[in-house]
Amino acid sequence: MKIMNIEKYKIEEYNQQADAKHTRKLEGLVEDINNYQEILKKLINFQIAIPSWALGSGGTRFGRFPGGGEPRSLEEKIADVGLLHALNRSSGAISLHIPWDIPENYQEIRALAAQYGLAFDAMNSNTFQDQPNQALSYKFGSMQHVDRVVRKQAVDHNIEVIKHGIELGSKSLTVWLSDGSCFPGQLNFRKAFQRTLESLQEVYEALPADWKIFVEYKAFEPNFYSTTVGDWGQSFLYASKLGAQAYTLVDLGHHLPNANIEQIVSLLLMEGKLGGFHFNDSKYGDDDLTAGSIKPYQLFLIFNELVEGMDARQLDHTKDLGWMIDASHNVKDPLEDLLQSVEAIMIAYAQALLVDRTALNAAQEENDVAKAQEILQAAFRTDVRPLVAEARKRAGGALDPIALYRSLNVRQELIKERGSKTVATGL
Ligand code: PSV
Ligand code: MN
Repeated sequence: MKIMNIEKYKIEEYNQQADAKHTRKLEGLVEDINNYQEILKKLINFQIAIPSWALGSGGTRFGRFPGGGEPRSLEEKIADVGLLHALNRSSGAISLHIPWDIPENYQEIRALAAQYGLAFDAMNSNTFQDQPNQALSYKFGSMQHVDRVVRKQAVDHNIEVIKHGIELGSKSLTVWLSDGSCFPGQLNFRKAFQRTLESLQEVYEALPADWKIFVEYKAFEPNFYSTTVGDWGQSFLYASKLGAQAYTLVDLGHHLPNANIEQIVSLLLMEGKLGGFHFNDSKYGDDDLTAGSIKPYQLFLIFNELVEGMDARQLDHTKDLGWMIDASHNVKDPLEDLLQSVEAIMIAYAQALLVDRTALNAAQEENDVAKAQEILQAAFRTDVRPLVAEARKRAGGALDPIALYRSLNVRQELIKERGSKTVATGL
């Protein structure tokens, strides 16, 4: 397989010509930030996993407009994430979805990922679709199903996903269930919950001791009356009943409109049950738009709670939670879009690191509401892009990843390599 690489010297060459302007902006910014070296270190260490299913053009149920050069195999998906990581040095992991990404040879896949400096993030199972040759259908649910044999099929699939993950060096399983009901009366909620819990317990039993299981919730879709893991309360209930290796996973698009996600994050962290994130943005529902493209202030407020809550529990920002993008791209080049999502996440994280926590705490204790708002918005309104760019530069990435991606004609090269009619496996 021919693989496109971005050589180090090309990044250095690009950075050199952009450096004078960058340095001017950085110096202006850090004049007022005493601990900026410390912030830079945190930014350099922060890694956001890329989902294997976001590398091709997403679609809606009305259509799909593939852009060409999409990865046709697991190897090419890894190569794409390798390209992103070479450009931004913040995308050092890939998250696989089974059955779309079953490796033929674990050793070779591990070696290929290592070549790009990539780790394997959470493994994702799929019991929301029927696969060809599957014995029983998930039409009426998987882990909640009234038929024990269907539940067992879903459990066995998850155990198989864990086995693939062990071979690759992953350390977690994310379970998202589309289980639920479309009409009142269709389900006995209590039975559906208990059956799902029992199924999850069987999967939990199969987890290696150093693994985590993430229970992802979603308010609606594809079921439109009830979802059996419908909100953070239900996910928290499953995770609590399952045990210490089980956590809630927050996907930003999985809430009812205007939910206060930052408050959810804060309380889950307080209870030691926040496991990980799927970043994306939305205007209406599970829109899966680029992170930070619609509500950047919300993304900042979420990171504000993350930093505050993780520090309160002395958690390691880089390792103790799973950070992942879960977005899909209908009208953009997926790789450009992922670069934008990573950038938006890094910006929100950097801004959250800027918040004057001592002053905020004092304002809160004094009921000084206006002051508290001033403090948060001072951080949010700081243009931290030079800081994020500097972190990237120090880590060996490009000052402006999208500009370099375009000037190197990466997409055109991928189309040459893979063809213009490719369709990535996945959603
Ligand atoms: C469901 O909407 C979801 O957010 C889950 O994380 C899935 O695994 C992913 O999208 C891809 O289908
Ligand atoms: Mn998700």
